[in-house]
Amino acid sequence: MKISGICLIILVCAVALVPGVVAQNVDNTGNGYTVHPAYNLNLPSAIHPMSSGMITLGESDYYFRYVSPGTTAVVPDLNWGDTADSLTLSISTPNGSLGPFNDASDGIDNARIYLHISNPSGLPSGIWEFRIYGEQVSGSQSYTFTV
Ligand SMILES: [Ca+2]
Repeated sequence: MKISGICLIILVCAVALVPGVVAQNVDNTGNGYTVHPAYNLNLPSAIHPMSSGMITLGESDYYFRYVSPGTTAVVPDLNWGDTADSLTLSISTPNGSLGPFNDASDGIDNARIYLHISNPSGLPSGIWEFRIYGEQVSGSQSYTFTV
C-alpha cells in the first residue's frame, strides 16, 4: 500500500512535468509565429497525407503546401527513424523563413522533427515550402513527411 502510494506520487509528478518540458518554444521569429514541439498533440493521421522519400548527404527534397487564409496552425512531422543520420527542415512562408530545424529542435533526440507552428490571428496564406536537407547521411536515408 505504501509502495503503491509512492509510485502513484512519482507517476503524477512525471505526468505533471512532461508538458512543461515539451511546451517550451524552440523559435520565435518575431513575426507572430510560435513554434513548439508537437508531441503533446494527437492529430488524426487521415487528415495529413503522408509522403515518403529517400535522401542522401547534401541532397534537398522540397514539399509544398497551400495554407489557406484563416489557418492558425501547421504541424510538420519529419520522421527518419535513425539517430545516426541527421536531417534538417527549413520552411519558407509567404512572409519569411523558419528554421533550419534539426532533431533537437523539438526537444527530443529521436530522428524526428515534430513541430507545431501557430499564430492565433492567422498564419500567412499562400504556398509554404518545406525543404528537407540531408545534413549527415551515410548511404541513403528513407523518411516520411506530413504537414
Ligand atoms: Ca526530435
